[in-house]
Amino acid sequence: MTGEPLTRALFAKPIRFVAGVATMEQFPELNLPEVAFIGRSNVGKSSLLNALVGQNHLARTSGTPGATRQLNFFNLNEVLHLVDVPGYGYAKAAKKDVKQWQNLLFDYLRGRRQLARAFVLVDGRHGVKDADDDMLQRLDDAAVSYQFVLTKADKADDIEAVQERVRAVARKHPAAHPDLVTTSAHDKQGIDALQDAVIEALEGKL
Ligand SMILES: Nc1nc2c(ncn2[C@@H]2O[C@H](COP(=O)(O)OP(=O)(O)OP(=O)(O)O)[C@@H](O)[C@H]2O)c(=O)[nH]1
Ligand SMILES: [Mg+2]
Repeated sequence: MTGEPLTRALFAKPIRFVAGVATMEQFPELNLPEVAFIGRSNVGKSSLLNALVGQNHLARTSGTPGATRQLNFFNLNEVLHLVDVPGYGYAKAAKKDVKQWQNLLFDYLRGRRQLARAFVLVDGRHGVKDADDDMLQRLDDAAVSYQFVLTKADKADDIEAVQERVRAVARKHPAAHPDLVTTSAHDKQGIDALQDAVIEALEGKL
């Protein structure tokens, strides 16, 4: 990249699917920084990735937990990769398959030097759950920078209370960004703020 500053216009640029990865040996050695969207199954990772780039069907979504079963890499205008990953926690799939995706996700998060930031998606109706606590511990151990994103704000009755609780969790984790992004993929709420967070994550990495 030339030294041009990144703006939100980036997210309207061409995006293409690069690779779908089901085993660790296949992690592509891509030469751009990455951001990944992680969180419990069904929290809205694939939907939020689509909203971020203004597309409806780029990443596959479903009402049934366990929709995304591999790591999917998308190249955004040769500037960065967006990575959609399988969820953790409950998924409607065979136990051994769920275990395999989770190990794949852990392997990715542990060793990925390109990973500029992981966005940890948390349901805006429920806040941080036990399965998230386990993941946060892993992210801390792997020294991955991460930032919380609340999803499904359109469905939340008391989003302020959840925001306060999630901010309190973030304060306990040194690798967690202090700012929280509140979104709804359905209402397109908070998408600008998420775009800004991605740009911030990339600054200094290009
Ligand atoms: N109300 C509402 N529903 C949403 C929102 N985002 C996603 N959903 C719904 O939540 C369900 C799961 O969405 P996905 O994007 O597939 O979730 P995911 O985290 O990628 O799920 P897995 O790949 O199975 O881990 C779908 O039925 C979506 O339509 C949102 O902002 N608001
Ligand atoms: Mg998904």
